Amino acid sequence: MPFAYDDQNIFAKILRGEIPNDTVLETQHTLAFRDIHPQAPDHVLVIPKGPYATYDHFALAASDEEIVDFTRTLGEVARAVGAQPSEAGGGFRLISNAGEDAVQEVPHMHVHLVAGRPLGRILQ
Ligand code: IU
Repeated sequence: MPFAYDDQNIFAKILRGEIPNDTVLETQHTLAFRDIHPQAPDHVLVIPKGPYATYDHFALAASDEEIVDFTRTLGEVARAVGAQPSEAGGGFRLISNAGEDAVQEVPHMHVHLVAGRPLGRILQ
């Protein structure tokens, strides 16, 4: 049983236009906007427009079209903020917190794209 989807969550309200957001990119199935508490110079949340609570729910229930759109938009966001890895440096990190153990605060599936400074190592 997946996390039940609560359409009163803050990202659902953003998707309905009830709360403003700082949009980086928007496509038919995906919205990317800046995190209100950025952990790096570029900290963007990428969310599917569909009602998916967690990453696994999205990956297993979304259509191929939604998944392709989401995945490509993530890559486009990296380029849009100038974080594409190159021989001169740069780069980014993707994080998706899912569920209680990962301390997922907002129950609408999202991937954090964090960039703009050296990010250090998080997994040993
Ligand atoms: P988490 O992966 O669910 O723990 O992260 C939720 C993120 O949503 C967190 O980084 C918050 O700063 C961010 N956020 C936001 O950008 N706008 C909001 O109105 C709220 C949370 I509430």
